[in-house]
Amino acid sequence: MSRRSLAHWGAFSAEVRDGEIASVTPAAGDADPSPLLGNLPGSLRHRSRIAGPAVRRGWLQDGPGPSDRRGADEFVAVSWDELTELLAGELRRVIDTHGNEAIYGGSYGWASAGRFHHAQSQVHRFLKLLGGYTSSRHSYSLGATGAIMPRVVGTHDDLFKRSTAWDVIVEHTDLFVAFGGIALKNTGINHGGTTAHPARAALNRLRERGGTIVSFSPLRDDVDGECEWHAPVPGTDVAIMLGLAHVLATEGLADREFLDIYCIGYHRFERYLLGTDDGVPKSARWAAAISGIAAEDITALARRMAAGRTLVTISWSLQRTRHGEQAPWMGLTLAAMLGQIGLPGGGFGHGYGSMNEPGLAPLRHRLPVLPQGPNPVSTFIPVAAVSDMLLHPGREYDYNGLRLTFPDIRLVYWAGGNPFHHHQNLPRLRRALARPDTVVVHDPYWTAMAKHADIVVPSTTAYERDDYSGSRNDPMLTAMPALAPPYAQSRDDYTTFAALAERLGVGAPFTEGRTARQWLVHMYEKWAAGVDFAAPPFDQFWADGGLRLPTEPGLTLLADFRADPYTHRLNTPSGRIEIFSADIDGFGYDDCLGHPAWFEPTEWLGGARAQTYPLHLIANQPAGRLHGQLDGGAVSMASKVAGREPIRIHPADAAQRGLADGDVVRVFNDRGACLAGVVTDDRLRPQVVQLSTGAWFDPLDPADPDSMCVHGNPNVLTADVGTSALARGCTGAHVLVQVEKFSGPVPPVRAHEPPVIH
Ligand SMILES: Nc1nc2c(c(=O)[nH]1)N[C@H]1C(S)=C(S)[C@@H](COP(=O)(O)OP(=O)(O)OC[C@H]3O[C@@H](n4cnc5c(=O)[nH]c(N)nc54)[C@H](O)[C@@H]3O)O[C@H]1N2
Ligand SMILES: Nc1nc2c(c(=O)[nH]1)N[C@H]1C(S)=C(S)[C@@H](COP(=O)(O)OP(=O)(O)OC[C@H]3O[C@@H](n4cnc5c(=O)[nH]c(N)nc54)[C@H](O)[C@@H]3O)O[C@H]1N2
Ligand SMILES: [Mo]
Repeated sequence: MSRRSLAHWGAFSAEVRDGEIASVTPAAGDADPSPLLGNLPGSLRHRSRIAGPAVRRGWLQDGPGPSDRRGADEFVAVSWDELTELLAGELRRVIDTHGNEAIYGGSYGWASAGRFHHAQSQVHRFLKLLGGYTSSRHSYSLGATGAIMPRVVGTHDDLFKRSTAWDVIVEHTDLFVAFGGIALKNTGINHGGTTAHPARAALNRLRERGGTIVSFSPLRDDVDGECEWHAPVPGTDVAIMLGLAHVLATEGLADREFLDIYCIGYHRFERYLLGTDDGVPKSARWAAAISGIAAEDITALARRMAAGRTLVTISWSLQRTRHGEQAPWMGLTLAAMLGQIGLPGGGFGHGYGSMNEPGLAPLRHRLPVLPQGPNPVSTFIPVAAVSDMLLHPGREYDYNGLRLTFPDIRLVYWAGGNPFHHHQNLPRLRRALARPDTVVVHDPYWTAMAKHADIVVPSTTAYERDDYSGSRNDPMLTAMPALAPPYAQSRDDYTTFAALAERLGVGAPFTEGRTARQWLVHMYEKWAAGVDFAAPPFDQFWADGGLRLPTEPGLTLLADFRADPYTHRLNTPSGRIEIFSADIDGFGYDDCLGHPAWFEPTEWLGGARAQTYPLHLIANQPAGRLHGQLDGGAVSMASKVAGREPIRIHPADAAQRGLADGDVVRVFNDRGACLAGVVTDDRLRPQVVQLSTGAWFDPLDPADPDSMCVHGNPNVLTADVGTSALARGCTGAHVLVQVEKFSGPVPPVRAHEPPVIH
């Protein structure tokens, strides 16, 4: 039997045998399907699936309380009734004794595609009905952008949703200047699923028309195919952009009229740029000394940028570093100085090559949604402050102009995310997770996060239940009929929450009397009633397998604002682009000023720390999977070297250390260590190594929080510090390390094995 479905990485049809996906064929309309589809066969009955409800032995014996046994303990299998009773009782206890604020329900993560069974929507709806929870704000993807861009350009979402269309770029752009490259390995993905992948073809069409792609990246392969490659010292893009801006300012190439009409504060910024007050002109020569890019190249590029239609795009990775606010803000400022914002094929972009979404036409209407009530608890944290919060209840901190206090968390509730994938400094995270009374995790798989839970709730995968999905820049709403029955005792998160809600006295408001299937129909019908075209009845949509939705093609970002800055004033205090923000300036932060600026990072090759840890590790997104999802799948496993995550290293750096392809190395710094498999590659800047995220954390000694990971998870190395006091965003993209050949017997990888269960 062949059935169609959708993953975050694309639409496909699957052959299913004995409850397992046997093979997958990409959807016909997808010109450039994601290789990640190859991880799906074998994923439903993989040995890493969670077969039934389980409770940590120590928690069962001793009851709730802090425990450093999390991650090292055995589990006891329980029945669904026992699980429901234990979990409902614990939620009641925490709420009655400590209040709802003591529940951390941020539950960050990507879960799976599907509008109804989306794990975060389910857990948030459930916890809200129980009286609320401490929540999280923004994402690991866009932590810095989420705080800075609304302040300086009035939005962050629209930068992606209403980004300049690929077709417009193909037709009009002369120079596509990409800081962080345009990595097609990343454009396979879109939150909620994606049915077409036009980026590769668009870049080819742009080249054919005579457009040029200029890539600034320490890695050559951040652009597939022809481009002008500049390999800067990682973390120095803001210095390069300042150097470019300095050429524009001093050679009369800045568009003064655009800066006057559409921006505020250029003059304040220009004093910094020219070095009027600090005596340091941010010239091309100055930028060259920091970035390793020749001053002549910077100067020549600035002149070319001013001479034609130029689009400046900033990858999301550049803001996932210390001072990450500066790169998108400076990119916007550079584009403003060029005066092409709002012109077809010119101006600013953010994330071409980070996700499939930028460049794709947005839907004219919202998608069907599971309704969410308000959260009665207003306490929140910036999402990447999770360890800080658990380790320092009651501590005050600055965030985006606010003075906040970390709550005292007793119960951590995670459904649809994996902090052992996404969070930094995993040894510190392990200590943080030892603090609460109870950790609850819903997941289909025994991830490291599930292994660190007290109460483990086996979820179904997206392919074991009926659902539908789509995303805001994709023209299809796709039906996702169940491909197979639920594995073992796994249950839909909805069913789990419905049973808990019933036990806790909020069953009726949670389910509203509907089965999952009735919710699908209800959400669809409610949505269909609000659109301005004739959506077919649910049964017909379901039988057709999908519905094409109207989109807005041909957009140019901020074209409205350019055409009429008064009617389409930006949602900033001045209504214009804020090159100087009086609000941010007023916060008085020493790590985020009132205008974009270069800050020397800690984790970079130009600083003192590089004396001890002389290699700059880029912990980027993996080409062979989405984050940690389906790490055991065929494509992900084929990418491993000696059974471990591959680390790419320049041949010169490998030779210095006596390393050859296929060797197992120890990658380490003062925070932790992991093993990885060597791949030498001269398409990296020397002294840069690359180890993608996503290998499941696998501590050699689970009882020791400082134990090395034998599988190659870079987050044992990364620093758990925020971007700045403004955003406190994730800074996991960069870390300094040392690499040495691993001597001694190589330990087996057990990451995909379930824990001991009695
Ligand atoms: N060092 C470093 N760290 C990073 C990054 C980096 O660049 N460098 N990138 C960051 C970024 S951008 C992101 S977005 C994060 C990603 O971090 P996460 O989103 O937390 O990573 P995923 O592996 O996608 O986790 C999703 C989990 O949901 C589970 N799941 C799937 N379907 C269901 C379901 O129906 N129900 C339930 N209950 N669970 C389900 C999956 O099995 C998986 O374990 O990582 C961040 N971490
Ligand atoms: N295959 C795959 N695709 C994905 C994901 C995945 O897990 N797998 N995750 C998705 C998610 S959730 C997100 S948020 C996006 C993230 O999108 P990004 O954050 O843009 O992705 P990264 O791969 O981390 O980084 C892109 C490139 O930036 C370059 N880079 C890193 N540091 C620097 C620097 O200092 N200067 C310059 N010039 N370049 C630098 C790296 O070489 C890297 O390959 O990716 C999405 N796409
Ligand atoms: Mo992300």
